Amino acid sequence: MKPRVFSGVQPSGDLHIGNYLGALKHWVKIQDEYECIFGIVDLHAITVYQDPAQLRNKIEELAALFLAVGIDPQRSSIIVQSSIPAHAELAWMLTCVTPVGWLTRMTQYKSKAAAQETVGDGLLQYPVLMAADILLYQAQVVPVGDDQVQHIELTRDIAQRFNHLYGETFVMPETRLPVVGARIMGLDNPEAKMSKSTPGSHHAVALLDPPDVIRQKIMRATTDSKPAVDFDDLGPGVRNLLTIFQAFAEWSDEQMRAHFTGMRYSELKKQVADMVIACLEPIQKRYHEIRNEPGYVTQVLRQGAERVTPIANATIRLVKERMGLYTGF
Ligand code: ATP
Ligand code: LTN
Repeated sequence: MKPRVFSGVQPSGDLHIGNYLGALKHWVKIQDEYECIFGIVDLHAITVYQDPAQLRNKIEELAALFLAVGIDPQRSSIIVQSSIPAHAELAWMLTCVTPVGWLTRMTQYKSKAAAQETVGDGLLQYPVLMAADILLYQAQVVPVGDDQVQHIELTRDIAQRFNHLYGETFVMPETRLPVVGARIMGLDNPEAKMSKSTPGSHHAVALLDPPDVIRQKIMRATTDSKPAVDFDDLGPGVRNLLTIFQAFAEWSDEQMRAHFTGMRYSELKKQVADMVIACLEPIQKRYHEIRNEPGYVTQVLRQGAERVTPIANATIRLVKERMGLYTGF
């Protein structure tokens, strides 16, 4: 049997090249090696307010984008988290073994809570729900970007504590980071990670941005006062542009140095924009084809749910038995 993978994206905004280079691009590549389950984690998205009509639309958009980048629904299961009640059920059971102190020190909690007027309990519980997503399927590998490492370490801590209290139940998941592209920074501010929920018209390149918008955003990206690329002294903005190019082009470090050393920033930006536009074009084309096929996305999501539900139910049954919850019928 192939080892299992779980990973997810929140339908909380427009998918950007950071999400693609940090996560989705690698999901596509590991589909033969692993039994993959990829989630649209809508229950995570509502930890901050989402407009209901927009959220519904984003879920379908994200499913179509998963397909457009090359997730193959025959080999991998694409699911919507809220369509499988076991995610929320297991999250409650795990909440009961998780000390509050583990949650209040999560960096994502601290930064997201600081941005809210009133902090919903869901924001604090967010990593427990994420642990439930992973442990529900006994996933061995979790391919994510750099920002999720702390959450997966917490998942391991929760699994370990549960196993210690109730006996061996959960598989220990491992984080899998991409070698290049694990942390793409904002184009407007290369000190902060590119994020769906950060406002600003030049912050992120969305996967569905038209070519002229992509070019405009990249040409306006923040760099520094030097004129040309110097690999011995790279500022964060230039480093980020080079990373974006390298991750899309899949070039080696040597190729990057040979090609870009001494190149003026305006030419660097032009070449980055050309590369991003060329790589996104086929994805956008497939996306529009998929959205024009009525019922296709719904069918994929139904098939995904049907395929993974027996795995989820088996874990819930096991956890109930371990904890002494009712399993009489
Ligand atoms: P939000 O701002 O709503 O938290 P996000 O842009 O951080 O959203 P997520 O849905 O949280 O996106 O992340 C989906 C996947 O993309 C995760 O695996 C995450 O690690 C990865 N990812 C997110 N941002 C980046 C980034 N800037 N660089 C590389 N990977 C990223
Ligand atoms: N928290 C993640 C999304 C997410 C996830 C998961 C990733 C929810 N459940 C399980 C990997 C495995 C994020 O914001 N990127």
